[in-house]
Amino acid sequence: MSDHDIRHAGPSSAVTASRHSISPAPSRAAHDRMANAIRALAMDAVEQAKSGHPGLPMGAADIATVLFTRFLSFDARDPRWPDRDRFVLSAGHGSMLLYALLHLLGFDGMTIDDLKHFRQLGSRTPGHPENFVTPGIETTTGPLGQGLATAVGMAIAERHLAAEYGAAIVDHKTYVLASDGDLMEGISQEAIALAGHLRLAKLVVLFDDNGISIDGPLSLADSVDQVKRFEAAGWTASRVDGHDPEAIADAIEAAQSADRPTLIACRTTIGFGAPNKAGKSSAHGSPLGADEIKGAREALGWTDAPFELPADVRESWRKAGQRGLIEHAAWRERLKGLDAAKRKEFERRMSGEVARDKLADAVKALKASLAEAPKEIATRIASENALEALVPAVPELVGGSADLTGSNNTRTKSMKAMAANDFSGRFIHYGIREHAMAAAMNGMALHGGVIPYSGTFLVFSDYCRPAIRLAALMGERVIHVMTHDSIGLGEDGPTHQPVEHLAALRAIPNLNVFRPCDTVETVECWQIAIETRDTPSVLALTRQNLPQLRSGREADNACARGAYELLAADGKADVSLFATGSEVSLAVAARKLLAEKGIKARVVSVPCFELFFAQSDDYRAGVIGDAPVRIGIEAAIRQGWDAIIGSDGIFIGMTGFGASAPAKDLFKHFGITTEAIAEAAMGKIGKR
Ligand SMILES: Cc1ncc(C[n+]2csc(CCOP(=O)(O)OP(=O)(O)O)c2C)c(N)n1
Repeated sequence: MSDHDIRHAGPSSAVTASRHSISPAPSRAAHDRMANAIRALAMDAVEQAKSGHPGLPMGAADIATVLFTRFLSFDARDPRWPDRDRFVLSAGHGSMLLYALLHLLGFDGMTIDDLKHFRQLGSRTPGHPENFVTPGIETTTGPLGQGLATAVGMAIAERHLAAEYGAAIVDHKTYVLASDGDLMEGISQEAIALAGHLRLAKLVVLFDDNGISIDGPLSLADSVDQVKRFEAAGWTASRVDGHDPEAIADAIEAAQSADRPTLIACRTTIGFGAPNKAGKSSAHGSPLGADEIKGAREALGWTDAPFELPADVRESWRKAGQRGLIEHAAWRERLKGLDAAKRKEFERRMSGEVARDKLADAVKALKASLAEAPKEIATRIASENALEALVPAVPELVGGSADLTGSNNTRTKSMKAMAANDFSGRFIHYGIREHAMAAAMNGMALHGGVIPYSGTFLVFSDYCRPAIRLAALMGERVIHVMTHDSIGLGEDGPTHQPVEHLAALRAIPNLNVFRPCDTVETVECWQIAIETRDTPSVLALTRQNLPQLRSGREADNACARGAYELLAADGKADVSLFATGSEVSLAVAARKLLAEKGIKARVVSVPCFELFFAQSDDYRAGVIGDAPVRIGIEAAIRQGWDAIIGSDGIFIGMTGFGASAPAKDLFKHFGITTEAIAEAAMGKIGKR
């Protein structure tokens, strides 16, 4: 391909056959020995650890051998090569499959010693795959179903970047190995429906169809025809013998030119090779035991000692590990041929560095306009206004909503929707699929080149929670816009009014939960969320209008320290009022009311607990202050607030579920009012 072709390489079409090479088949005997190496290492490592799951690696060894030695495009020396094929082991309990593969393929830092330390403290071989621990692992899996939905996000990111940079630069597949458990989880339905709708033709799911789960045969609990199920969702699907390398290879080869995502149901035997436990749930999740391992070695014709590999097998795997070198080198050449500015931008985006100057300029301009013309609007609208400026300034932002676009205000005027025939759009209609949306966002962030944000109601963060938890564990930058953040949403009532959600989200380590109090704070929180690379964010935003409390003239990002004094007391403070979001304006009004009674109050805005708790002792002590009365105000439960107001502090918020009524009536009914705050302060001071 000439430079000219490269520069003009347009968006890749969904049906373009992959340019990736397919390696010739080894002899059946050679294949068997390579697959048996995986089986032996898995048996040995699980036995040594006295814990783990040998069944899946032994059962899926043939599938993995065919995929990794003949199809998968990767470079063991550079596991982060942007155009590599992705492989997601959705059934994370089979982690030894991945570790054995990484070792055999020659990935740096996966030694035989690492395998011997499987599941031990500080090892590179944790119980379930952790991408932030082990190079070569694409995502953290273990909670079943997450990997599959995460892979859908990776496949979306691939198509989006291909549309932007052309097939010469972005053209890779996403392969998933999924188990019965993955496909039984509800999230899988959301994920496969979304993938089928978007016709993610470069997504291939290899189903380890072994008919066994922990409780026994699958027939105890499931009778779904998975092939029909996937076909109904718009996939192409077939069944193969998962121990027949040629049948597997033929199916994967057919997937290379499919015009839709592919399911290959590979019928396998769990614990393949184990004389008594193969095909039984007893092979799933515990060491096989010395006798069974001895029998398996005999059955597989494997004569080497534990953790030892015959030279010929080692060599064949090393060679397989080098398959991608030529493709990687060719890709580097094509990248060099790309227009210089475009190449730099691609590299910047894949590195995860945002263009901070552009972002800062956009924030500055937004704040200046708010200083000029203050706005009394809902923070969800403030967020939309912010996005109008941030989306052009940060081209890697890809937005979305789970069918609440008009309520979450996550789609800017210029944003085109992504579609099966055009992935260049920057807005995703996820459908009513919050769980898969959150997991797909993780996949997009992990893929790189994209910063995903999306929307739903805060109350439905429960439907996203498992994926948000994984984002926090992995340290992925995903941004959840969660609107309708309290009883302030009004008439929809208690099913829709979050009460415990802020506390529940704050309980997740490494998650920033923002609750801005006005339009200026909303801009600042967005800036922090975009700049914070290793921490996901939730922006809890109101449905109802709020006054602008900040001038917008401050150059600094006041929210960056999590809490700050918004209004000082007029002299030595009698009372400190701490509040978040919509309740900050109540605190401001209460301060005024108290002043009329001769009580001096200060107001502290607390847009982000996590950032506040990360500040120095001095800063925290200064913000908390030494006023004798501390009052926390948040239209949610008290849990978590004692860290700020102390166990003897007063909390004005919710103690149970909300109710259906106009917002104003609800705040009054639940006693979250200016008067209630003032009265509580006076009561404590003894001036009532
Ligand atoms: C969300 C979730 N629920 C439960 C588990 C616990 N668990 C681990 S594996 C498994 C099922 C095993 O069956 P299958 O997925 O078919 O794997 P195989 O037995 O074939 O290895 C379960 C219930 C989990 N990891 N994730």
